[in-house]
Amino acid sequence: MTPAPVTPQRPLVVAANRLPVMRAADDSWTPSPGGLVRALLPMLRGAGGAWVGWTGVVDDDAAPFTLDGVELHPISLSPSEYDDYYEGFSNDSLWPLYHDAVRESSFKTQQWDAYVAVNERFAASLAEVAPPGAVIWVHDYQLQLVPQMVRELRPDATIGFFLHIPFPPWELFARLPWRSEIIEGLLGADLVGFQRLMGAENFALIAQRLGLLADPTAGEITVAEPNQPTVLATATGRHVKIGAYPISIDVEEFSELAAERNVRRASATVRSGLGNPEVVLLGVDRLDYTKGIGARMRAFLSLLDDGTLDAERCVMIQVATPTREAVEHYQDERHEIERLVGEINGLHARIGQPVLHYLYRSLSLEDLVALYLAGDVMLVTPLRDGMNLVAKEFVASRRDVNGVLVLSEFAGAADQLTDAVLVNPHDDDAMRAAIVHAIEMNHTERTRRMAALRDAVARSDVRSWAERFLEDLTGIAPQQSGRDVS
Ligand code: ADQ
Repeated sequence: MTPAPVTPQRPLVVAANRLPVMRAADDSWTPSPGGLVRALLPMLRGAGGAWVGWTGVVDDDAAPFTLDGVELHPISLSPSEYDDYYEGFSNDSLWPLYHDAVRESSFKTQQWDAYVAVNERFAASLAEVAPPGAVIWVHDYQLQLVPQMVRELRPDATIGFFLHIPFPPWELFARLPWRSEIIEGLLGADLVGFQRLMGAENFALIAQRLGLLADPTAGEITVAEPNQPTVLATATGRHVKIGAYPISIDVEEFSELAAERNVRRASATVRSGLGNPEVVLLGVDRLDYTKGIGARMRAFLSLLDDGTLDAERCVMIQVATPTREAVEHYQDERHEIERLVGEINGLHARIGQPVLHYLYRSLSLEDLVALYLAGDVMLVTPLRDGMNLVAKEFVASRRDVNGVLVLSEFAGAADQLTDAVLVNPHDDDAMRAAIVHAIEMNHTERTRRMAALRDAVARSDVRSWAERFLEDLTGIAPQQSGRDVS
């Protein structure tokens, strides 16, 4: 049977932990920043679609509303559900486990129960709001049980799931007390998408080991083709496609912002405010222990300590967005980063001239792009990252075809951005060498590498990412579907 296209006859319904809106100061709603929202909202509008998610405010019982032609259906979370489902199971159990267990996960039955309850609430809402034959697209690790729950309630729906973070290997995933339940939840989808092939392969192997595939004795499953989904036959007789769908950004938006006069002026102001140093190293991250902020600061410190770098010539800016501040691992990480900032400046700053400028706050997109333009070397060094959009944003902003990207091999973006200076952030010597290599790189090599990076980023933006996922999910190319993707 050929599936029907994503048209107003087959509307698209998205589910994500958060609705694509924020409350403005006057209590009205405005679209949240971010490429995902910008890519999906026009598709939903064109398809007469809806979005199910949490408003971000605990105990908010906001009624469904329409924004820009898209129906938004708020899911309410109680304070204890926020603690157990969101900060607990999602961010203190799954998040560290899925990121190479770089921190210990807590596995608590009470948190799992809340995760199940909130997933059920999302599934019930989706089942209620999705019109007959709808295409339902579920996002991320907070909602992994939703696909199977929706399938039971609404067998007529076509269900896709995309995981924004890495999917771990069996050795780590097996620690999860509810490992079978999670895989069964995901196998309720028609298509499960991952950032990297490795995630898809890990998933297939785990499903097989847990006896959830039709042939438990088949050899190792490899998902060989990056652009071709692989079909898994489940033990329950269904067929589930899996594949790699590396997410991207709104390339045009960053490129256009970078051309704006006020942004370029702000960038020049940043450099002059720093005392016009020869080299500006830059880091921009959520303050998350997966992002390798400490590793890059320690490498910078060691290069200053041994005199390889001169604090009069070279400064670092680190912008860290506050995130998950109630979770202990995040509090520890913040303390460690701020201790390092103090140590580095204590040893190497001069009066009125810090060598490391640290901002613990969120910035406007304009200010962010101004920083991308002010940096000579962008340090993106996560210990593990699903994709990492900062790396792509930096490249899209560099219309001057200049600047060097140092990129962790452990970020999904490393699969596409192969002309970056790739580095293993667990290797102190390699980190030091990568920073020195980036600083000393001659102009010809810098522009050659940046031109190649810009080609790679230009080849796929967030719209084509969403279109490819939906095409593989429904079997229909977007241009045939009549959707408005403008
Ligand atoms: P994140 O872990 O949040 O996303 P990332 O992909 O780097 O990580 O995206 C961060 C976003 O926040 C970027 O768009 C960046 O511009 C913005 N940002 C960072 N610091 C900021 C600041 N101080 N002020 C304002 N904005 C700031 C998860 C996964 C990633 C995956 C994305 C998308 O962990 O691996 O790339 O989802 O799938």
